[in-house]
Amino acid sequence: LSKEEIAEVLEKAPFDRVALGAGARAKVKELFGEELSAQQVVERIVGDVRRTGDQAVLRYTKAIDGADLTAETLAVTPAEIESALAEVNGEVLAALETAVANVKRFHTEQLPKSWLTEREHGAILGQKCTPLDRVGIYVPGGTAAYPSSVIMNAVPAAVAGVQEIVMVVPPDRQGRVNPSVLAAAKLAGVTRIFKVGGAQAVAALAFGTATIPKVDKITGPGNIFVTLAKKAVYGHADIDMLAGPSEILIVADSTADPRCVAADMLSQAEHDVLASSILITDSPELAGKVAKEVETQLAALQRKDIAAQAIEDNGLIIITKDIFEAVELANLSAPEHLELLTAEPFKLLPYVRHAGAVFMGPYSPEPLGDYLAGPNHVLPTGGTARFYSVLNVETFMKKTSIIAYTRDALSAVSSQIIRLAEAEGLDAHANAVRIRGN
Ligand code: HSO
Ligand code: ZN
Repeated sequence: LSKEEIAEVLEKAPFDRVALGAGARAKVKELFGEELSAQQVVERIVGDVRRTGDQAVLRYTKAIDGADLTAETLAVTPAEIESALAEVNGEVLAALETAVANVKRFHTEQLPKSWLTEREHGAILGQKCTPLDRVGIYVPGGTAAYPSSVIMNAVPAAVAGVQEIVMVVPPDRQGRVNPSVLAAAKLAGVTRIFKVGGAQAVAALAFGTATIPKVDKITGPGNIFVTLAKKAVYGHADIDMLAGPSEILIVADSTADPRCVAADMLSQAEHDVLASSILITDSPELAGKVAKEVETQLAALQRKDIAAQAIEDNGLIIITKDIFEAVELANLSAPEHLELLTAEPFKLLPYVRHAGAVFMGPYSPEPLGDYLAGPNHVLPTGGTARFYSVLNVETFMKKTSIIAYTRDALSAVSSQIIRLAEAEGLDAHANAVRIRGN
């Protein structure tokens, strides 16, 4: 294939054109009495929550999650958290603690410094970094209830110095939340938790309700409704990114172990039927072996139905003339996760330009980053690694400029400021300089 043809194959469907499955369509019909697109559903839900607050939140939680809650039972209580901690397996708890420690350590290194610098005539300029006051973290429920994602969102916020970390998570029909998610929230420093999910949770965080506080920024991955809701409320609150299904792209040469390549491809395929797993290699022999291995390993997976569908729809093996061409194609794809399973991965790294995270060499499988190495697993997907960064400490901070001129420093530039102000027809601007008399 030509490069253009390959680019077309690698191109991902825009996230806002994802078609709803039959189940979701039926649910929408039942809820709203008519067929609506995901975008229309989100507009209705966000509008309702904005107008009627808790009332809409509770109504949608009943209708969508099947949980009959009240304004009082919407919040997770300290007693619920204590019993979750007691319920979670001790070894899982210990592993969560290791994850929290590693993620904290890595993100602490990211902390930006406020600074001041001196210019001519004693002028001082600077930049002050401030954490956001209150942030909201979205945590998916159901089969995608990941305690690791709680850690990946909450720990960087805590490290940034955010005082209030509000988490939302959809409850099950009995109004309960996965205990390991609650335990992770406690370990990661979440300050309040509400049992609400979907677009209604995002709207509640963006506008505030009587029970759920309005936040300054909403982060965390979710389904198409959550993602579209984040886009819809952007500007009322900031958001981290618009995330889609997981992806892995592996660049491998003949030194790679086909069993590892296949295992790593399947590790993302099992997330979602929409997940994508791609191998790009300069070794036709490896390509053939990996294709076989994927079949073999797939058959033994618990989530083989999901993984098989993902591999069938979005699995791809591309053979290139050399390894540099493989990296070039990886840049075109801008994958969420890029693995370099080559003899000398550090030699390829300078050529990598677009990827959410890069996993180097045979002992850095992608799940290492999902859980425990320390870097974040909330990453740009769908080609958005071209312009989004991985979630990080600065996601939860903002910068303010500092300007402190002296009389002499101002006088040295006042005539030029006045010139520019007059050129823009802004008299009052010019006056603010002139009135200082120099
Ligand atoms: N690979 C997912 C994150 C995750 N994996 C959570 C397991 N649990 C998206 O980067
Ligand atoms: Zn994963």
